[in-house]
Amino acid sequence: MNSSDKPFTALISLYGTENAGCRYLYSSLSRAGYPAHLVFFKEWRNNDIVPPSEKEIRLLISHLKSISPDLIGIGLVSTLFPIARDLTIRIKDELGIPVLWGGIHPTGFPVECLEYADYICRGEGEETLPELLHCLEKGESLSGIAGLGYKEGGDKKVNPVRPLFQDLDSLPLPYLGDDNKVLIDNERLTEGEPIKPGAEYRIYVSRGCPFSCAYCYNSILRRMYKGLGKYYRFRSVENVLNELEEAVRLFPRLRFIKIDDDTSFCYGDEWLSEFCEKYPARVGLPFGCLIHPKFLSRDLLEKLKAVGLERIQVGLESGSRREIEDDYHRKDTHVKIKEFSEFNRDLKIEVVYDVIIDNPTASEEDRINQVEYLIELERPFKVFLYSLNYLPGTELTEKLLAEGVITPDEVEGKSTKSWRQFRVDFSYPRSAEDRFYLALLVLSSHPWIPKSLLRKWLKSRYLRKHPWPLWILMISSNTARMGFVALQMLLRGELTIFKLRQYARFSRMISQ
Ligand code: B12
Ligand code: SF4
Repeated sequence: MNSSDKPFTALISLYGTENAGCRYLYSSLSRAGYPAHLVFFKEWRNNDIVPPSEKEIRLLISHLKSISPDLIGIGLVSTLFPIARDLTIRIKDELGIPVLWGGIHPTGFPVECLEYADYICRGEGEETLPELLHCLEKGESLSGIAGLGYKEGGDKKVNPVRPLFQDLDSLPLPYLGDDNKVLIDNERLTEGEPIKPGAEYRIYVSRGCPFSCAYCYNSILRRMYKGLGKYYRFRSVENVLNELEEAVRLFPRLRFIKIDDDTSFCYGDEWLSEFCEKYPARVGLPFGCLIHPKFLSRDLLEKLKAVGLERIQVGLESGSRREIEDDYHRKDTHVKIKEFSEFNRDLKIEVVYDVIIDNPTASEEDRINQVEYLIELERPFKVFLYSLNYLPGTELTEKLLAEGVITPDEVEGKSTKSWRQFRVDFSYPRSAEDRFYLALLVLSSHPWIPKSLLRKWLKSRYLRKHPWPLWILMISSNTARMGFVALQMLLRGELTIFKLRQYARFSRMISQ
């Protein structure tokens, strides 16, 4: 498959067909003259991550054999560490090809990862990877490659971190073509771009985040990149529109753009005006984005709505001020969300509030405040509930470990809780009290339930011990809402097999 005499890289994206990182890396390898191939190894399914079957591993190994790469790159998040480890052992045993790991886990834990991988890349890989190939090709020393970790003799060496790219426009656009791509999933290998049948395209305008919440990967990266360039960076409008035009051209079913930045539209007034002027004519599809509460201004949202903004996702995280400030390090968000919920009565932008549950330090008061805050908000809205997973290296995980609230075995990478419980689903085992609060959180978003009734239920001692009536109400109202959401998506052409595979399983019904 590799006709050039340059070193050939196979990049494996684990459980993530939407992975932008590997598409960026493919393009930067092409620009540097190095051939590459992308293998999407299994699709991500919410709360249903299961290790690959033996048949899938065999398919992968024989595919790799057939293309015969010189280097295999694997991108992984912490939670997928056990799968990456076992796969790497198999690949090295059976093929003897060197393996490079990249992504957030090797970025945070380079030495531990070098136990299994031959090389690791810390942080952004667009220059590190071609530089590694160049040095391997020429037999030059690896000691000068910023961001690389490698083994020498019996030692593990980790070079200094590469400064952050300050000009994101200088990076090539992610590769969206069909060639040199396969998906292995459901014990089958399919050629071509796996996201092409989807109706949604995710784009990243920025890298980094202006904030540093304690439970998030940004709390790791901010520390690591101190002094290595501006942490929060964004692309020009032109550069973003070029990528979107390419996606529209290549993906015939595309109906919706998801601007998937950690937090969007804090790029300044000039950027916003240019975007609003050019987007409708150049792309024109409805879009959604994530917006940090601090940026929820009426003026911004009005302008965006006029050019196609349909949905926003807002990190509420907790209705308890104590949890928000002490545990999660997010300040002054409650007032902004309350204000937004009021002016959104006129704007009518579809809104989802992200809420975290299962915080082990949440008191009864925190949990009551959580529900009370949601009851106060103007409806309609949706809530996406997330179960707190302890991601290694974040400020929150470090603190909970130091205080003995959690054990190292509960941290993702050792624990695999997030394989089964990421977006909260109702099949996960919970105590009666947990079910009581969970049901009320979900019910608070249903406009047909009077707020006075919700407040009464919140005070009921009986329901707290016997939450089954609330539970039944929640399941039935959630089922109705999910049916309605599915119908809306169907009518808008957004309900594809791709989405159904990721989210739709009745036994794993998720919060809406
Ligand atoms: C989009 C997204 C998803 C999508 C698609 C994920 C995918 N991998 O395809 C979906 C919804 C499926 C998803 C699922 C999950 N996600 Co997610 N997701 C993201 C998000 C928002 C964007 C990722 C992205 O494309 N970034 C843009 C690209 C350009 O950056 P990048 O991926 O970091 O890649 C660069 C470098 O890391 C490096 N690199 C990456 N891979 C490789 C490989 C090699 C060989 C090399 C050399 C370099 C390299 O070079 C790239 C270019 O510079 C991130 C947050 C974020 N902003 O990064 C969270 C994030 C990655 N997700 C996270 C989590 C926890 C998950 C889930 C585990 C949740 C769950 N339990 O189900 C799953 C895991 C699935 C998976 N395979 O990753 C966490 C990971 C934290 C951690 N420490 O592990 C993040 C960081 C969010 C957070 N706030 O903490 N996710
Ligand atoms: S605002 Fe979101 S992405 Fe940014 S640090 Fe906080 S949780 Fe992470």
